[in-house]
Amino acid sequence: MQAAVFDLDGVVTDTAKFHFQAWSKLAKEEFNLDLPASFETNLKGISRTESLEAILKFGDLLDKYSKEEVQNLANKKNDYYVEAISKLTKEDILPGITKLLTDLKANGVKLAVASASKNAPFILEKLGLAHVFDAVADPAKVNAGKPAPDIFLAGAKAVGVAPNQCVGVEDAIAGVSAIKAADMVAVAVGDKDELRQADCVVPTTRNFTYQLFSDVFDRYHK
Ligand code: G16
Ligand code: MG
Repeated sequence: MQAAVFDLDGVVTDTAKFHFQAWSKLAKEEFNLDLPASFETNLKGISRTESLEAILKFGDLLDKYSKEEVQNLANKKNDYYVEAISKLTKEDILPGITKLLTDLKANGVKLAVASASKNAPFILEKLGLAHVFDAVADPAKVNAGKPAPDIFLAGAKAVGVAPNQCVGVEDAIAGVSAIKAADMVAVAVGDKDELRQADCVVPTTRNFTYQLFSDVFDRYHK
């Protein structure tokens, strides 16, 4: 294992709830639409525009807004979201992650971020992790979002490591598909059945250790 390529939201910190709060507020204010709690999973790992499209589809509102209006709505959601994540501190790093990153680094493993979020650099800064990662792949510069492999491949490339020497880390179905499509070993956190495409699934980030990553990599890498 020469590199570990991390998803951000749901793996390093729990920003999914802030995304969902921001979308819920927008949906209520703009469309008088109540998003059911179960909708949160649908939005994990997909881009801002794709999330908005999914919500419009849910409300049977697709084609009712012009391109420009959609852009304005997406910007509005982002304003709500940025306000919420401005309050993040290192206390918001998920359990086990700080030690995992330290141990990976100590063992010479390069660290990259492969997040669909354009706010990833800002979030890392807030968490005090900006200098811990060797690279952050830019989702604005890749052709296709998750489940396409592009963002994970960009993360591996940014640290100069071949994809088959990487472990990818995810919490979303689309993200695990992206890791496998990139020919990386996939370690996931969350529901075992939902994320069964991964090589290893643990229930919480507390279970993430250097040893686990190293063992799973040795067993499953190509
Ligand atoms: C995250 C979230 C998604 C969000 C996406 C884009 O991806 O899981 O719900 O829509 O980023 O975020 P933004 O609007 O900040 O650009 P990931 O890949 O970190 O899980
Ligand atoms: Mg995620």
